[in-house]
Amino acid sequence: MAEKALVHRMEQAALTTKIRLLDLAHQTLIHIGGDLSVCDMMTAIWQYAMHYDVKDPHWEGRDRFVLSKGHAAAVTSFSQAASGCYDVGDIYKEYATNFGRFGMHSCNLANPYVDVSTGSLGHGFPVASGMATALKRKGSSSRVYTVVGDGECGEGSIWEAAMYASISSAIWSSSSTATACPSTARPRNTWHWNRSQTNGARSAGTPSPSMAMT
Ligand SMILES: Cc1ncc(C[n+]2csc(CCOP(=O)(O)OP(=O)(O)O)c2C)c(N)n1
Ligand SMILES: [Mg+2]
Repeated sequence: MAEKALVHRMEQAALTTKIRLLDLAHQTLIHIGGDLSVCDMMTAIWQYAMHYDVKDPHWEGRDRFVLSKGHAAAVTSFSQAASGCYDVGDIYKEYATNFGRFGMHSCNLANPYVDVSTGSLGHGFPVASGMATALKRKGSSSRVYTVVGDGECGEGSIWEAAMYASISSAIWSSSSTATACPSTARPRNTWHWNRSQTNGARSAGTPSPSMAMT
């Protein structure tokens, strides 16, 4: 019962974020497709799975997040705002403006809850793998969450990072659409990822094609 209530809460939160994204798309140019496709999983990640302190964004014990498909910055900002990191109204005011904190791509200089600036496809996941390795070597139990696009999986650096992460680090990765699955399922299993698949577009409770390595 408690789980049902949790899923309902996540679904409502994801719906709110989707409406905010559409409002923003009405106001200005955003990557609406890439934002909406990960809205449910981002809600699950930011409002359920990740450990972090809104008041202390650089807390050493936090989990890390790397938006590998960095063009989904709007959904990231709204997901962070839903947890209290920002005022939602500020996103509408500052999104894609000169000196605004909320760019069309995630920027860690302007946004303390963004660990890595991303936007060029294929870079975020390798960086996340390195961060996970460093954390593991330090004895930290923090996790590194990364969201990778299905198209982005065509980048060789994503494949190399997936192979690397499977032997050396603790990391969770989610791909944005189911189309990534058929072509990549076998190698990921070969690389000893713990892999699960859910329809994240229908339920906010769990991310869509996802892999966890512990
Ligand atoms: C190296 C690189 N090449 C091209 C682009 C331009 N670009 C931005 S989004 C995008 C499509 C990404 O598709 P996918 O990874 O499936 O993400 P989706 O938006 O579908 O969720 C492309 C080609 C880029 N950001 N980086
Ligand atoms: Mg895609």
